[in-house]
Amino acid sequence: MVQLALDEHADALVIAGDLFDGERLSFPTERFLIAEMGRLEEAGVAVVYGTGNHDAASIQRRAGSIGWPSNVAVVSGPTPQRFPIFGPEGGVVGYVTAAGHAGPRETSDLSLGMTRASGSEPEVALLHSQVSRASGSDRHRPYAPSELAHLMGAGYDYWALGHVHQRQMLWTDPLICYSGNPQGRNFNETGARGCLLVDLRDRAAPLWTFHQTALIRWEILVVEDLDELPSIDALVRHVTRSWETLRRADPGEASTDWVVRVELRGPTPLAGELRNPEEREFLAEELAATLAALWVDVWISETHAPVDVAANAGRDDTLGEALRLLEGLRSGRESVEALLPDELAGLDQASGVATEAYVRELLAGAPAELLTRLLREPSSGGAS
Ligand SMILES: [Mn+2]
Repeated sequence: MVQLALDEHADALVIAGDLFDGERLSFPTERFLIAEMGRLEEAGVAVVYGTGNHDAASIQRRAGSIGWPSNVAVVSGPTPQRFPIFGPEGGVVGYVTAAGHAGPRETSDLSLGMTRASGSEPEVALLHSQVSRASGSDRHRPYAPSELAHLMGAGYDYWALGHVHQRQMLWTDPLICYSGNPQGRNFNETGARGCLLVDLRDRAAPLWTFHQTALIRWEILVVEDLDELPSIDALVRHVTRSWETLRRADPGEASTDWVVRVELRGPTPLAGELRNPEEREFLAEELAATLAALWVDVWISETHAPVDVAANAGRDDTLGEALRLLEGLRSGRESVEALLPDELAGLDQASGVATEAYVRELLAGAPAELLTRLLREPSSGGAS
């Protein structure tokens, strides 16, 4: 982001909070931040940084006393501060107004105090906030909640928002957006990650472009139609084709390193092998090489041998009865609760809803699994 700001001759870099976790500021991170901000100082680029819930003033510890270069303005309280931004010729080219989180659980609407001072230059509002209608907002605690209607009417040209990690444009006139985080952190944060370059020189027609900055991208590749693939060679070729299709639509940057979860689903003649962690590990390593990925994790999701469940559901034996019971559970005719033992392995917290969801997940591939185990071909030893 710093290099982009330099290359594009940006007037300012605005950081909408959660720059780091207050508890986890290492020596190298502290040095890195000061050095990078110093590069911007040398080029005359202003930095305005409003704190969020993870780097709030009260938990900043050493971060609160970082020796920031003179170009960095940190706002770590609810009172909005307005900073003039100077252009290369020395004149004011705009203003940034920011508020920050004083504590890790800011519950008041900090945007209410942010009203635009009148002027002829572009006005930017900078805030770490949970806008109530942002998608993905249910994944984040509603710290410093705000209302889109208020942001729209507050008179700013651009609201630069932080907190929600998923990039999204909430409104375009005025421009109200989350840039998202510049680096995804886990498989919940897939897709391109980076920052926004915003040009407000023409206030009537602001321009914005997204720039990828993430060094590593997390991706989940769901692969189905495995039933005709009898060998690792066929499987690897099929997964590779799926990956290439996905990458044609969204190639990423030349420098992108990929971390990929390959999720195999449905009937496959390799179901037995795929249940074995050692076989999956071998497959993962081969796929990492084939997909040119930094790391691959192979997941199996409802994989099972290619068997015909429906054709066996009418059997007059234990297998038939079990299949009918599973179908009853699936359709809701039978109650999960009535069948439960006193204790369930692998369940962290027992609540009615969590238990039922857990059991349903366990049973998802059960009909095919039962068939595979109970109904062996005569050539492989007969039924037992
Ligand atoms: Mn946050």
